[in-house]
Amino acid sequence: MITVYGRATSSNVQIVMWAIGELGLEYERLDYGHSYGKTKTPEYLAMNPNGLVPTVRDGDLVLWESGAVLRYLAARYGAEPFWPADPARRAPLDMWAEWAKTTFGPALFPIFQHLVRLPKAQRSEVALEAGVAGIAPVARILDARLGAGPWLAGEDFTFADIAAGTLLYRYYTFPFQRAETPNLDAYYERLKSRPAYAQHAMVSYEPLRAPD
Ligand SMILES: N[C@@H](CCC(=O)N[C@@H](CS)C(=O)NCC(=O)O)C(=O)O
Repeated sequence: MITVYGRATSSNVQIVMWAIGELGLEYERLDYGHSYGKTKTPEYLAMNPNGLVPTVRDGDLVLWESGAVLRYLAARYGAEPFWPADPARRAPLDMWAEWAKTTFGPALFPIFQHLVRLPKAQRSEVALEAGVAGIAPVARILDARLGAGPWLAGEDFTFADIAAGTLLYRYYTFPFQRAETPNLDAYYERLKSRPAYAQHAMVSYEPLRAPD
């Protein structure tokens, strides 16, 4: 039984939960973080010195960093083709997984901040517009990679789709003018039809909205 410490509204928790769902693993998820608190206690900090979510326990093993947890779950419980054994096939997918974390996520962040997270008084149209302009070329890169799809690896759904797909729920539901990306649009439609995606990644972010 895997224990996930982290609220369902966290996109990083969602990466872990979606992977657990795809792999059909037994789990319990405990609400930690944001309005639930409990992440700055000595007990929690002993597991995760960052005081952030998610933290994951699998037997005696305690892990944090959602990308590392995704890879651990895939390597330990996944099989071909979800987690390719051949480094030469896995690395190009890992490249996209890393890109999603380090390029797509940060590009979406200012839009999240200025549409949802910040109180109205601190929101800025200028910052929002800069965020919208900034994510367009990034979305086009993913669109080009996806080509006709269906998945990042081509025919097979892999761990990389979890890294790249989790934030697309937010990307497609935030009200802003998105770039034209027909391949990415079709990819998101395919993701939505996966039960584990619908359950764990399509989670309302309204509880995170700052009070006005
Ligand atoms: N790089 C870390 C980032 C973890 C992180 O920033 N978590 C956020 C939620 S997405 C958090 O804990 N925020 C504070 C909170 O929820 O109390 C990961 O991928 O796991």
